Amino acid sequence: MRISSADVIVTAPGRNYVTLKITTEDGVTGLGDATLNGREMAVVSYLRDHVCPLLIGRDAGRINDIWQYLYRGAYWRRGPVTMTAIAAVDCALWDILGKETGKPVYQLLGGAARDGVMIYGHASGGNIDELLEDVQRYRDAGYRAIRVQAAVPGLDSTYGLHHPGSGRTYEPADAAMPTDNVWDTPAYLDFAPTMMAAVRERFGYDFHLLHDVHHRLSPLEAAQLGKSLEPYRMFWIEDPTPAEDQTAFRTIRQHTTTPIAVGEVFNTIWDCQHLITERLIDYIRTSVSHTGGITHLRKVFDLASLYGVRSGSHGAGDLSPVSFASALHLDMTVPNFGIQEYMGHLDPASEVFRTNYEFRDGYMHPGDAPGLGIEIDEEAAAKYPYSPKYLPVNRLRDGAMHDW
Ligand code: GCO
Ligand code: MG
Repeated sequence: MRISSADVIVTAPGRNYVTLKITTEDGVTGLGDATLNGREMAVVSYLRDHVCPLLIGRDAGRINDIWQYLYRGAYWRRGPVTMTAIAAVDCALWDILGKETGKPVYQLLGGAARDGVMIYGHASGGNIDELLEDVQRYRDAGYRAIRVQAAVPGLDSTYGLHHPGSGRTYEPADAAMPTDNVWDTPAYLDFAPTMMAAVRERFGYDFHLLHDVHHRLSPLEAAQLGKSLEPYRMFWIEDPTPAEDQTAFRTIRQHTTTPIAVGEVFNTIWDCQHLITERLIDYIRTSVSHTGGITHLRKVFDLASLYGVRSGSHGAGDLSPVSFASALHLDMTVPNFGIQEYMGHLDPASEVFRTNYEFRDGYMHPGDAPGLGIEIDEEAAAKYPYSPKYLPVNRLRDGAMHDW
């Protein structure tokens, strides 16, 4: 099982994706997602120039050793670019091991701890009526958990909504230069409880309700938000404050019982350590493709399990179907699983990526094909060339840059 080649495929079926394909001397291939939204080519170079050449000739079955070799051997550790590159290698090697042994990856990880993976869908609207219509769609489709976002009245644009007039396109990274959005915290804090009240009033309490704050508040504002949402029994509020300021979460915790989810911008167990061990959060949202792959994310979830923190991995559309398949295999096996985000992918993505996962009754199953159960059609991929695309940035009314 020696590695004979490692190739990076860059394609844009609906949005930009970077995929690593590792091939062994026996012709077995494995895939890993290496997409870092808005900074894609940094990971492409990291892989092509510095990682792929180091893989040739190595035993593809020594997944732990290759992980350590890339992490410790680089001297420069952590960070999104490094950890996304290592993740892609790691997932591709698990994929190869599954294909070699004829087993789905979740079996290799010790087997299923559940029958399916609860996912949450994304409902949104330009106003509350549109949001309620969208929530109805997810209810009709059988979702047991729904994230809700709606345009904040008085603001020209609100991040995290379906793009008006573009069908189901979500959070499109569609600009050659980032556009400026304008943000107003008091307007948002007034609006958020109204939105949740409308959703609970219409649909009741027999489904999980989630909301993403996109790192925009101060600790006390976040505490106020958490308190104001307590009557609506949130499953979580996500990223209430910028995640790197970890003691901020102590303040939020002291004031509200609304559960908190954090971690989509984290890359290693070290980034999560204090939030977990000090029980400052309820869900850890690190993703398989930005946190060193299955091998490393498993350690994060194991640490979290000691402290009653559950998993809730990031699964936005800017993580490719390869990432989503990898996440599902791990989700099947962790005892402290909480929920998995599922934003879905735009239509052309299914031309390029053949998937095996299946949605049934609010749960997703990774399927029983050997490995990750995902293939890439490189001819189709070549039809969708890459060009740089950016999400918007966020400014306050006075023009100052703000978090998003
Ligand atoms: C989420 C995330 C996304 C991010 C995106 C950035 O919860 O799904 O916040 O909305 O904005 O993944 O690349
Ligand atoms: Mg988020």
